Amino acid sequence: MGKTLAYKILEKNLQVGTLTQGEELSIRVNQTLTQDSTGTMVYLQLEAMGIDSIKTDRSVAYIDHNTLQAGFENADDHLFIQTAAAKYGIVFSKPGNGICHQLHLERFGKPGEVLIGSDSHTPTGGGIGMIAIGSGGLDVAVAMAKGSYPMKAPKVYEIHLIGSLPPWSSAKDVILEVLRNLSVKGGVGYIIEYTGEGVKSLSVTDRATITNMGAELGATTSIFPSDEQTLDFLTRQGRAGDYQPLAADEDAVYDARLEIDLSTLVPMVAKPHSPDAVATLSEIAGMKVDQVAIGSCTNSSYTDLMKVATILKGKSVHPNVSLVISPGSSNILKMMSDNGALGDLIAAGARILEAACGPCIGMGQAPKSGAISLRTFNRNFQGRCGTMDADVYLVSPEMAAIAAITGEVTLPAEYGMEAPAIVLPETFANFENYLIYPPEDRSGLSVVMGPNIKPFPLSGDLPESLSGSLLLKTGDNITTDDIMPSNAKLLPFRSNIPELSKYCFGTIIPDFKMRAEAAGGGFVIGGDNYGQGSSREHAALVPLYLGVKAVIVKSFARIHKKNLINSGILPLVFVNPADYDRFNETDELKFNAVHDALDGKASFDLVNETQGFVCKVAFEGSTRDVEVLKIGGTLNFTKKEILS
Ligand code: MIC
Ligand code: SF4
Repeated sequence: MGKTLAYKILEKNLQVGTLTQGEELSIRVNQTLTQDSTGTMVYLQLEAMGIDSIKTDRSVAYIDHNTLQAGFENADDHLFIQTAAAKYGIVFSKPGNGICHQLHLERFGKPGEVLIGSDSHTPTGGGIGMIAIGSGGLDVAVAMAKGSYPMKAPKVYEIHLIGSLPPWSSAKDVILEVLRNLSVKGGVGYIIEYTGEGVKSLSVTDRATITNMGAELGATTSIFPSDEQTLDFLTRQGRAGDYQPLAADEDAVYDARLEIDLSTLVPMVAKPHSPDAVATLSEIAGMKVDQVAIGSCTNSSYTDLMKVATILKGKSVHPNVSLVISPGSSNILKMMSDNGALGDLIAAGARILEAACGPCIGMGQAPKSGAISLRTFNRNFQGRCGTMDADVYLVSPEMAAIAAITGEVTLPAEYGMEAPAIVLPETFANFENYLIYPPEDRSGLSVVMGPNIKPFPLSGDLPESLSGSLLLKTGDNITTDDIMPSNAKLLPFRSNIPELSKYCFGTIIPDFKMRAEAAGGGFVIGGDNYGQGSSREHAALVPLYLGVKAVIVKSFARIHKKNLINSGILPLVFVNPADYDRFNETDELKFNAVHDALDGKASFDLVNETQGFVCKVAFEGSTRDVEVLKIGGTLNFTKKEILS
């Protein structure tokens, strides 16, 4: 039986276990990446593990999220990360260099290698044929400390591409089409593997747009083969030596399959407030637009921004539109400055931001009240842009640029211009001044911690019984942006859990902290796909700090469930999802014989003491996860492992 590409790479890197679906295994990690909004916690955890150096071939600490320095906090965190990087042998990418995923693709990504990153869009690396997995920060700290990553052998979903994209349709439309078919939870438990003739017509940066937004499917990761396109990309980046051809066997067997004919794709849009609320752009044609934001790790490549510049050249941004552009990397910004395209953007009236995440994570550029904002980003959860009542629509860079000029959603046929064709330079800019490589001799180096960095909460041993009140009952598809919101005001406190805790579940209720404190902690109940979205472990650490002991839901998103386990909070699912309806907020709940239930020696019973009934819940995790939970989280577990 032929092998999938994903399994070939996993097999090559297998350290422990067998590659049988659903089995626990551990893979060798070649590379890691962190960014600053999750990175401070990662390096605090690495410090707490008490190791001297890391075991990966290449680890990089990027600064790209917390770039607004309205106070000392972000600058303090950046210095802490810079000093930790030097101490442990990690490359440091200074603020201004660009977005971690775009930069990693340009500078370090290698086909066939395993990359673990403390950001949910790490799968961008799948565009270059890597197994690139987004994880909670603690998983990344452990991956650096041990050079390995535990996981269950996933299922593999084939997306077979035929044909090639028509003019004005782009990679963004491919992934929106996939989201339309699979939804924001359709990828849970799968690696998505792209195959077929259609793959050949997509460049590495197109592929990276698709694997990047595969995060929105809930997938473990997404991957493309490594072929002539990959060689072309690496050659232009001056890294042809990193190329190796990689593909699935012709007769590879997959667990699920979807075929997409690229030639049938029209420009698409994800409507408010979910990346899978997909429609054709024609459905919203004529809608007036207040803001257009171009950039993010999904759509800020040289090709994307050059298309935008070509469309804007000699035109003016509509008087009622604010157009903001955040380039993916300093290399791209420099190339566009050298070739005059930056001048075209400025002359058209665009606001040029530094190469960073910027508006994608609400770091500035919150639109006006009730705004319609067209963005080339990957997430449009309510409030994420910084304005609760704004409506965010996700589109391709080309469609965003046209709307910026006309002031309304405009179909390309009505715009009357030929689709821009971008000729790539033979050699991409590749300058080193934003990168700091660790010194050879690192003896005696120590980290510098500013006053904003506070100790993070650690769970103790898991007790035999748990009781408390139901603090909050949520609906389906709750995001980590709901559980622990992020914006320009809150991001500076990513290393200050007590401060962040004031805003926990802030998009749902204003007073979760007060509730939790008044009740002395308790439980949260949720619906399907609970914790979708970002990898931020703060969505587990903050509830832990507020005394949440277990979260009981219909189903979990992958990274958040792992973050709950890592922090020592029990993630449980209803055996009968209809039981969800029987619970009310403030009900007093209890679990007995928790250890036996985790070991499978007793049934897992959730007792509703207020209403007087019992229902069955289940823990779905590995035997390692059970041990982690019993000892109060991954940090305690790893310290014990490293010491033994
Ligand atoms: C995001 O896009 O939501 C983020 C901000 O990049 C997060 C990481 C974070 O919350 O720090 C992610 O995607 O993991
Ligand atoms: Fe940054 Fe946005 Fe990408 Fe997250 S999704 S890494 S905030 S650009």
